[in-house]
Amino acid sequence: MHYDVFNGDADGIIALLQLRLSQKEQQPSESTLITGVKRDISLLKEVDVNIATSVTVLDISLEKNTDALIQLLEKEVNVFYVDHHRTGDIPQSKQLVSLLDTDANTCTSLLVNNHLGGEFATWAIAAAFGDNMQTSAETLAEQNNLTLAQQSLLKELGVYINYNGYGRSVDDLHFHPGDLFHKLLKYEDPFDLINEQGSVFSQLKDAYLADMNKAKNADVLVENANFKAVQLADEAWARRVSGVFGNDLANASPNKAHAVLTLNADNSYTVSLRAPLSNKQGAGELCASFPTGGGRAAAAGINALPQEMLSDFFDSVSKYYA
Ligand SMILES: [Mn+2]
Repeated sequence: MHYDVFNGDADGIIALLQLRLSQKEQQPSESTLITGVKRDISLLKEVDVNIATSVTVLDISLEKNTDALIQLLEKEVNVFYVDHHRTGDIPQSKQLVSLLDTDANTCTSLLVNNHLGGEFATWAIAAAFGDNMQTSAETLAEQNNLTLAQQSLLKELGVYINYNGYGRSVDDLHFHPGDLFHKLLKYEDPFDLINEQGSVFSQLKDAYLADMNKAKNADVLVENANFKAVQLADEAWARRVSGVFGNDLANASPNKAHAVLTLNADNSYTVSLRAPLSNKQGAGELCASFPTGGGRAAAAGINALPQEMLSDFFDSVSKYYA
């Protein structure tokens, strides 16, 4: 049995999409999908080691999946691992083939695009926009001679798919990421999807615009020269929109770090932190210094920040980027 294990955001879904559309790859005759909301990254442990023969792992931190990976490798399961998050110690095994690059300007779909020699570059561009890697997306778009109008459509697509991945559980999402993957797999060319009336593209677009409109009224908790933090309501729409709203804030003030907080049922906060776009470092370290926190240098999060640590968190972020 082959398993495809992937993050439920644009980068994870589109990384798998490129691999499964490809003529260059040997395709599994059957595959079990394992995915979830964007924050759900401990996915590899859900693979059944007793029936797995091969596993493709995309866009989830190796560091957070090391134990499950070692178990699979010990059972001589072939693992193909592509990712751009923190790796921790990489197990040495001839069963493991990996493309790992933690450069702040690459993402899993761009790594897959390189691996496939640019076979589905337009999809990879959408994914890079979805992961908020504007410059890398634009560079690849120019290499592929896309017009600015085409670029902005791919950006919309990436942003909407990325937006669909945010929620406390898959119940918050418009589409389960596995279902969304299957819907997108029908389109070798993302522009066919974008141009189709009533497609999943236009459904996500309508939903996104409605949620973003509500987010404009968010409460500002802190704002100084280096850092702005806002709080959104504890409702499904806010949980869906928190990450993309953070990207929007970051793009509007590229020299500031931004945090978007939502209150959890247990009174802790879910935190999404973006480093300043002009200084993409430190977010992962800052979040990892609080319980349940982690992520990349440019974008990171804390799943449950206790209320009593809130001012500590604000102080350390403001100080770090001062
Ligand atoms: Mn990613």
